[in-house]
Amino acid sequence: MNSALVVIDVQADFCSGGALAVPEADAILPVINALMGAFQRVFLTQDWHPRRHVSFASSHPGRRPFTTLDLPYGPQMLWPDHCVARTSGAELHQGLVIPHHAVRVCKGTRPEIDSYSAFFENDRRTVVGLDAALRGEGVTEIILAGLATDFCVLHTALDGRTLGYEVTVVESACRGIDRDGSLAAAWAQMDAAGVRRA
Ligand code: VGL
Ligand code: ZN
Repeated sequence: MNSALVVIDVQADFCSGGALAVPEADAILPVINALMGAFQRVFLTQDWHPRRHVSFASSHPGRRPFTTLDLPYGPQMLWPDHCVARTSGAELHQGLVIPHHAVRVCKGTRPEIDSYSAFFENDRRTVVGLDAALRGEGVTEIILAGLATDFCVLHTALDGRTLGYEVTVVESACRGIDRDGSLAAAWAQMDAAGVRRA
């Protein structure tokens, strides 16, 4: 089995003090550093939005964060402004010890489409780039870690299964946003899709 570690969105804005801080996010840093030290192939994704991105509540007058808006591609959760490209909040967390051979993949770069998955954007059609990067190296199995379990880790795991990868999510290396039961729902969806939980 040709496996790769995929570290999802471990960025300043999702960690303590960030614009969209995930509870206990900083606790996964040592776990992820240990994993990165153990894998030959490491990919790190970064949520990388333009200013006024469609997923920001502030882009829609009168809308509040953590409410849902119907967009042409379907319902979209609105978020506080976060991970704006080339700002400090979009940087990978300073506490990560990134191997020199690690490959970075940006997502959510298009103004009008959000992207939770590192495979397809939320319109479910626009390709992000992780699949090509993995296939180029003959990878057939991905091990997932990072933030947030119930959004970007979830959708990357599900798309990974759809594309035919073996997928394992390392629970101790992830944390969730967990709004309205979204964390438990995410694990149920991943179980049903044949995602392994380690
Ligand atoms: C994420 C919400 C908005 C994530 C990204 O990385 O899980 N969540 N943008
Ligand atoms: Zn985002």
